[in-house]
Amino acid sequence: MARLVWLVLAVALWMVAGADAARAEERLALVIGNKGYTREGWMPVIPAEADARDMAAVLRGLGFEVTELVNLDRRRLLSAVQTFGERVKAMKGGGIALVYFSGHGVGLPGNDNYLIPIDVGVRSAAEIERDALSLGFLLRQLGAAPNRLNVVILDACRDDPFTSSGGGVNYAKGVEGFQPTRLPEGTILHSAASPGTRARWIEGRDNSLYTAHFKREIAVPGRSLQEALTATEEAVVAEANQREFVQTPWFEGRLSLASRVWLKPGEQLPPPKYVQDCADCPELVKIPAGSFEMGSGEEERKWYVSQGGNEEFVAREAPRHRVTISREFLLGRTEVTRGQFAAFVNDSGYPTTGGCSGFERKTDEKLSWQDPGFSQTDQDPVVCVSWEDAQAYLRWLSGKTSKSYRLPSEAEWEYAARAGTTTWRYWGDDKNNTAICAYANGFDETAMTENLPMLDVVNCSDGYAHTAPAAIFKHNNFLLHDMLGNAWELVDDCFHISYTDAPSNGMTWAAERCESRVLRGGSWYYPPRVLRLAIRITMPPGDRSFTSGFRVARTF
Ligand SMILES: [Ca+2]
Ligand SMILES: [Ca+2]
Repeated sequence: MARLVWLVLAVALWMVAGADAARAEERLALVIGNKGYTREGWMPVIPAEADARDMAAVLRGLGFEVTELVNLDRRRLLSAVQTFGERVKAMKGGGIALVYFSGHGVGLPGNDNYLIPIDVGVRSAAEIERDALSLGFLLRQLGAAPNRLNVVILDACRDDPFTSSGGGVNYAKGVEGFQPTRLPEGTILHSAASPGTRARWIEGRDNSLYTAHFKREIAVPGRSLQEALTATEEAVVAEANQREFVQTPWFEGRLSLASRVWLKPGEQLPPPKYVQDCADCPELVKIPAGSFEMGSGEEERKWYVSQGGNEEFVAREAPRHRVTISREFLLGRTEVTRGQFAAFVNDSGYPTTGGCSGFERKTDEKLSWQDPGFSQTDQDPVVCVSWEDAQAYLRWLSGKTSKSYRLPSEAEWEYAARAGTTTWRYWGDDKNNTAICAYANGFDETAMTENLPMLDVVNCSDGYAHTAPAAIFKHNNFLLHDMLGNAWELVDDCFHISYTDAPSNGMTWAAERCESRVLRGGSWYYPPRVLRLAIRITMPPGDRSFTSGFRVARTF
């Protein structure tokens, strides 16, 4: 059943692969093949050296800088993993770190998996635990990877030789009671065999059964890693069936992490899968019609107050009420970027003088979207733009494309941000703020290192002290990025102090004379309690802030 679910998800995820691959990524690999075991009880792993050699060659072809090592004893194995871990932790921004091991492995029930150095004996489980390389140690050396991907490939058995019938390493099959691996954030694991079972080599072959297929599948051009892993699993299972034994590769971690494309450097990217009306136009995602509960519940608002928030302020998220969005619409997959806004200003000559509010929290004439007080790339969200500036941009964009661009209504924004979830964030409630750094650019440890004026800090590092380029962080179920964090997003509605009498049809809630507009989603310069789907702040329509931008909507 697990495999069926995986295949269904594979179809759902293929479409996101293209965009994430656009960034050049640093790629490091540690490839180990242990063949020549020296202590009694271990057979040589005949294909291990060839496995390592072939995997190293394929990975180099995919742009990896590879450290290739064979026949490592305990001291060299631990030290290789430690040294590699230091390099991985020093990787900047995105990237992929991959560890491949071909050799003997042991899974001890209720304990851990172990990769066996060539000089370790096999008399007891205690000896393995003391002298072999535990998977836990390996994962700790790689560290959590919220903004990159750690991949561990184990072409090794995961059985327990000590409970097998004959003792030694004549392998038990189907041993029960293995605990799942606890993977750090951003890490995936693929094993040649499921816990408690053997990985095979077919006599006369250069490579193990798993590596023979894996090395071929990851070299297929234009594939995501996730597609390659699925294809490997299929091929291994099929060949094992044909040869009348069972070997089922085993995946652990979050499948979506493996959906990044595994392209050769310089290879043509697949065409984009988003609606885009012109080269400088924002990429759009189709948002289906549907209903949802808008606003926050009492427990969430109490939590907000317990985190230092103001009770009267958070009351504006109530009452929670049902809203139906009756027609599908298009929404920008990211905030409008600085480069996209520049195309508008250059083309139209639209004046953006008048200053912007920065750290001093009052209008500073020196600040503007071109200089918000920190450096930005063209891919960062444009900030220091008012509601009126956004309207001017949307008029220009509609004229240029003959399409009907607008800001989303507040209800459309929250509906799209929730993307079918009912939790406080689109990745869960996350009351301890442990996953924020993978999903949203907020006020984090990176911001602390820049000596920015203090806020309550997210206890992790998202890698960005100010704004981050669009779509660096993980998307929600509708493929939208940065709905929480990065820049606050202006919506079309006039601000109302509560949801009492709010429309239930998803339309803009207007007012005859509007003195204040609504912003949603929190931003890079706000504490974790603010990075929630229900949060609402306001700003007069002519004001600008270095934390706020916008995202476009388009009627079909
Ligand atoms: Ca940040
Ligand atoms: Ca945002």
